[in-house]
Amino acid sequence: MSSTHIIVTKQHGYAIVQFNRPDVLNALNMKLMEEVVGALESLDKEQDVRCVILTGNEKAFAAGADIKEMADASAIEMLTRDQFARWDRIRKIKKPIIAAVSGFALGGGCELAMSCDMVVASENAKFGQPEINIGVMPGAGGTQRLTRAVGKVKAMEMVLTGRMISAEEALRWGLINKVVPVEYYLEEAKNWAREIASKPPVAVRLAKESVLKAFDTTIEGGLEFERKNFYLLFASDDQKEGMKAFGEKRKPEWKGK
Ligand code: DAK
Repeated sequence: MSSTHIIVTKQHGYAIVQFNRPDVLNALNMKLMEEVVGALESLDKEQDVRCVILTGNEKAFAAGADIKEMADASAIEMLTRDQFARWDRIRKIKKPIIAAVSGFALGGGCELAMSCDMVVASENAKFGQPEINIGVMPGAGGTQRLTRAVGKVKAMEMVLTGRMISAEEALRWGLINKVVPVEYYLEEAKNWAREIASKPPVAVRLAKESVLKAFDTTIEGGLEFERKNFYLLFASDDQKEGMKAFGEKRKPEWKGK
């Protein structure tokens, strides 16, 4: 399956969505974002896809929203064409998304990586929110998700100076999960995707939903939500199978229901 600005491939149990505007370091224009969000929504409905990897190429995950596309827009144009509304749809994707990042992950690229559920990076990955250098500020989570991930002072450092941080720094700051040599970053993401694809899908879905709930609720509300999802899993065949298989010392066979 392919389209103009992205390449979608399916492997056993998971799919890869690759940005494909290498000449402009995968700058995220409206068309690319529509394709990415459309692909994520359609993969979310496919039963044999249990996890999705978002990636770019070795040189760039994505160097941000397409500056040339928005340079001349007025505030009212930005508001009415609402080109960024599609970014919100990523939050609604139920299957786990892993970002496999190499090279630049800047501005919207960094924000897109942060919208994913996990991030595997190559040693040459660079993360940053450089919008301040072009007269604006982050608009897709760079002040919110970043601050929750790395804390106030480090978020301020990135947002106010626009400085890029290395993969090692990003790892230390808690922005990403793992750093590997550049030749392995996609392989590593595939290993994670395969592992998640081998887990019971309903439990994966409710677990992702519950972790995300922590971002927009009180601890009390979150614990209540978690508990209800936990109880709900006792209505699944997979819970019965998982616990039975444990007792019988064998590998469970998931049905996804
Ligand atoms: N947009 C458009 N073109 C870009 C680009 C971008 N973000 N980044 C790079 N390119 C293009 C360059 O213009 C150049 O094209 P040609 O000149 O060859 O035609 C080509 O990619 C190669 O780039 P360079 O020649 O600059 O390559 P270098 O290796 O010298 O430098 C760089 C790499 C990444 C340091 C540099 O390209 C750079 O600084 N790029 C811009 C990074 C940036 O400022 N990114 C933030 C953009 S603002 C929102 C959602 C999202 C956003 C906002 C709101 N809502 C939901 C409300 C996001 C905003 C942003 O991301």
